[in-house]
Amino acid sequence: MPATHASRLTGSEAAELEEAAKAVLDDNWRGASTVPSPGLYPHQWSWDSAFVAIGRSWYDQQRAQTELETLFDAQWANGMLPHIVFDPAVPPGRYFPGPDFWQSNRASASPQGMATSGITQPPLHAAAALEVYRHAADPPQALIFLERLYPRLVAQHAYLDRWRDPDRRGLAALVHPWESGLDNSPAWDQALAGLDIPPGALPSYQRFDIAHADPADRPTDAAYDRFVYLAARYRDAGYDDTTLLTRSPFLIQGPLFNAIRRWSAHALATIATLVGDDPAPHQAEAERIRQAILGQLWDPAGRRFGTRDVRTGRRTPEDTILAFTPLLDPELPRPMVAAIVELLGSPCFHPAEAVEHYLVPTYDLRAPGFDPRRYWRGPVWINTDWLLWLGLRQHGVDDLAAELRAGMLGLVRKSGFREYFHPFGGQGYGASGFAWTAALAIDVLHRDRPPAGDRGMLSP
Ligand code: 2M8
Repeated sequence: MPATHASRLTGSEAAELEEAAKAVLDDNWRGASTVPSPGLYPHQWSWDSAFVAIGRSWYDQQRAQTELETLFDAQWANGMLPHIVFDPAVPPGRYFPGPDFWQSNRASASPQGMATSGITQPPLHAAAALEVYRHAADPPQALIFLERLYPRLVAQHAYLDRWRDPDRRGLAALVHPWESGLDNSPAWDQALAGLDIPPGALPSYQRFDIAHADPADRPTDAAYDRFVYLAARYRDAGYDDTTLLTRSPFLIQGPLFNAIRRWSAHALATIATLVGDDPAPHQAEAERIRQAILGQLWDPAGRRFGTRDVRTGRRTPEDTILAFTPLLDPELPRPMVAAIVELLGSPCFHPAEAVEHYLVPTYDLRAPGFDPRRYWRGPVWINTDWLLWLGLRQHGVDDLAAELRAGMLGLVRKSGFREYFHPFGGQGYGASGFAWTAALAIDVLHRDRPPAGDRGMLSP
């Protein structure tokens, strides 16, 4: 039996774990938002804040609301929600690429007096805002929060629809691996390998991430060159949306970004009803995205979801964790759910029972490029596990959902609130005191809380 399933968490162990997770969120709180980690990521990140708001929603409504509202204060006039909001109090040189690199003020749509990045991240925010409302200790106050946030969420979705759907077939495209949230995933290798960086086009730069984390855990310099080149191109074009859509050398439609977008569009419909607006446009958007995911990202021959390169029409040849995220759709057809569960349970993603292991590796365990400790190329991440856990639960795949839950809690108990973990030994890598790991551990502990009096909780 794998070590992840060997024991149960008592009520007091669960309470201790939750207190430790809350302490991480307290340490990372900067007065109006939370940093992912004080060392490696000392600013506010977009989807990190959505995960953090969900975790906090169970016990601190005020900060959960403030987290999202602070983020949306940095929304661009065109609706784009930037993936980083820079804290002016952080000295230059603490994070690259920082405000000096991005120069967001080159874009007329960027907010006055604030420094942000010029690209976006998975739009988890409407779903997060609805969770905050659902768990609120003070529902009238949460409704006022939703009323304030609703127009901003609508603008975020309208931006993706207007500016990121190049062929008008319902899928939003990423213009940079950083927009995916899974920056260094092998899913982008093919597109990045095809990038032609003209001589002199790459600005000189210095990485700071490898001062805070082991270089063996982080993207390679070659990958970074590509990340920097793409970002510099957009910056030098003044972040013009038309140029982005028509000229970006990286234009990829992926299942995770769009599955989250569908989930949030659906949440937006519920929020619309709560705040007295018409839910129909949001329901229609959610349905359009759903049909596009099913119609364009599903490979019927391979029986799996994958990414699609808009320029070449090519699909990714890699099996990565992205392929499982359509499970977030409660109406995903049964044969597709079955195919995902089959792949998840196969030796590509599920090690033999006899070996100590933690689900779910972010990349096919049998792929030649699988690396158990390098950033998004193999390790287990709590946020992708959590998304799959939610998906599996809602499709009634209870055994696997329980295994994931046990794995997530087992990892943080064994190695702390690290950024990512070895799929076999469970060792932690990347940042320590990592906010979404802590926030989602809190969510996992609350979401399945047994009725009062039941002391046992299924866990490692
Ligand atoms: C990682 O991305 C940043 C760039 O945005 C980086 O590597 O410097 C990713 O894991 C991303 O998903 C996350 O939002 C960010 C902060 O935790 O770190």
